[in-house]
Amino acid sequence: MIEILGPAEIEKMRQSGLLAAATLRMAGTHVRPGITTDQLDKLCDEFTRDHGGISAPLNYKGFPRSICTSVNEVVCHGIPSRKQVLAEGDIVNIDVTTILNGYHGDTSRTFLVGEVSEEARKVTETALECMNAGIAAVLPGGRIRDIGAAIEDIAHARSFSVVRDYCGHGIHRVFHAEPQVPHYRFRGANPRFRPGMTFTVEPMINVGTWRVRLLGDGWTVKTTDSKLSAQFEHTILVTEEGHDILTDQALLPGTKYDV
Ligand code: EYF
Ligand code: CO
Repeated sequence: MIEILGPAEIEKMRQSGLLAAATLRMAGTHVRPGITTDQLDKLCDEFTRDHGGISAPLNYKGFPRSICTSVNEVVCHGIPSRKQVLAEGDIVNIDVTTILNGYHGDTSRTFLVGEVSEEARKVTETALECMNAGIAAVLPGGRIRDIGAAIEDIAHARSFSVVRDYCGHGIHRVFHAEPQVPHYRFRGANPRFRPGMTFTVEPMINVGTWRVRLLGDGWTVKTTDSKLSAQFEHTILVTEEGHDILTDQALLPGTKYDV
């Protein structure tokens, strides 16, 4: 069952989306060679709590940290660590999910650490374009499958691949709800967009194969060929006109997160 949110719930989603966006913006200002992913985790958790929120990943299904930090060939769900020092040339995805007043906001970005290779820059830029194209496909009368079709076209045109094992998801009071949002063309359930639906668009784009493997820690997901992977994510609300991006950092000026 896909939940359709009413006006009061949508307002709470807007507030949690803003806090998630502000947390990610703050984290991005600290990305540089020499910082550890554990420091980024602590900064995000403190910022979230200082603003009345809760970091959703902490203890979610047993996850041990407050954010995910996925470096280079790590596709998603990388665990922040004191031993992991970011170095010039790395790319790092920081994935923030915030609970505020019972509702979730989920957003991520891949950051370039200093000067990076042309391949790293290209896959990161392509992941951003893929996410934006997927979001732009959320239009009146459309369906979930339109998102993956738009993403796949861009990734394949650049000879990159789209991860199939992890998808976008419905999000509201529940972190991971229906609908499932594949970032590639698929068969099967293909619900129509309805105003009041909220879900994430979060394509993971790989330089090489789309195939991934789960490490022995039970969380970290890597590419099987150890080539780079990049990801961006927003939480989206379906509206009568199309969509709103609830975690858009462009919404922050004029709010209490204005700096
Ligand atoms: C193999 C978790 C990790 N799951 C999803 C738990 O949607 C997310 N980000 O956009 C998202 C974030 C986290 C997450 C953080 C922790 N988990 C569950 C099941 C398997 C898994 O990794
Ligand atoms: Co998500």
